[in-house]
Amino acid sequence: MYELYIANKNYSSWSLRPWVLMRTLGIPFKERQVPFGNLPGQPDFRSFSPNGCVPCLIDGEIAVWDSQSIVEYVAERHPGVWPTDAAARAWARSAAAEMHSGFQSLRNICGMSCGVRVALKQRPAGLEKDIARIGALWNQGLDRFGGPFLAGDRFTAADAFFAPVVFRAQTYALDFGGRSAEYIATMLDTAAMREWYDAALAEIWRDQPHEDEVTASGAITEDLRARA
Ligand SMILES: N[C@@H](CCC(=O)N[C@@H](CS)C(=O)NCC(=O)O)C(=O)O
Repeated sequence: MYELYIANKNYSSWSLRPWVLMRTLGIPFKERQVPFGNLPGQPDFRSFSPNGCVPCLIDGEIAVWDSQSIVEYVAERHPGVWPTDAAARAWARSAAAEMHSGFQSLRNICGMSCGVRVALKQRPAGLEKDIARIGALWNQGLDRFGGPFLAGDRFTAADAFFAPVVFRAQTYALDFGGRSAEYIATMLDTAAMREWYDAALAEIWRDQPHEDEVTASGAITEDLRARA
């Protein structure tokens, strides 16, 4: 069976992508969770991941790292990762690639922390630009392919790539315009996103660099996470 190495569900946006995709498609895997911070008794990320990062998928002798290659590895073996319609598939792949290689301001300013709510101190131009582009992209997909997911009526890898943005929208009260609010509600209500979110709230680990990233950008107005 596949083993999927991930870090804290509260913070690890890259881990979320293959996890939510495989869960939603019903692809069985053993979850191997290793929290950030080199905690006592926990393995070093380099002991299981060639680049020392999560996510990392282990399939027997094969290690696949980087969320994009994991998704493609899974797509070679299981149906449903990408849309069957060629036009929807081309759009979904382009949208996922754009997410994978871009939106640096959103990533830097709005670090994923599922269990808190944050009032941003400021919204620099780069962040506004990223929000506008994601809003345009989401609305284009929803209008063109009919929703409720980005490339049609089924959850695909395009949605998996934007799943961390959905949690960021909830944390930082981001409005992407048009039908985006419906899309965010749909995503937050999927079984896999709910499972991830509930597990994130139950985590008692706190990783200071990730905590600092959040408080550098804004004030925590609510913390819904369990405490030790
Ligand atoms: N582009 C990579 C990024 C992976 C990444 O940066 N993962 C972070 C966790 S969310 C990580 O492992 N950080 C630990 C480190 O860099 O040592 C992907 O898509 O998987």
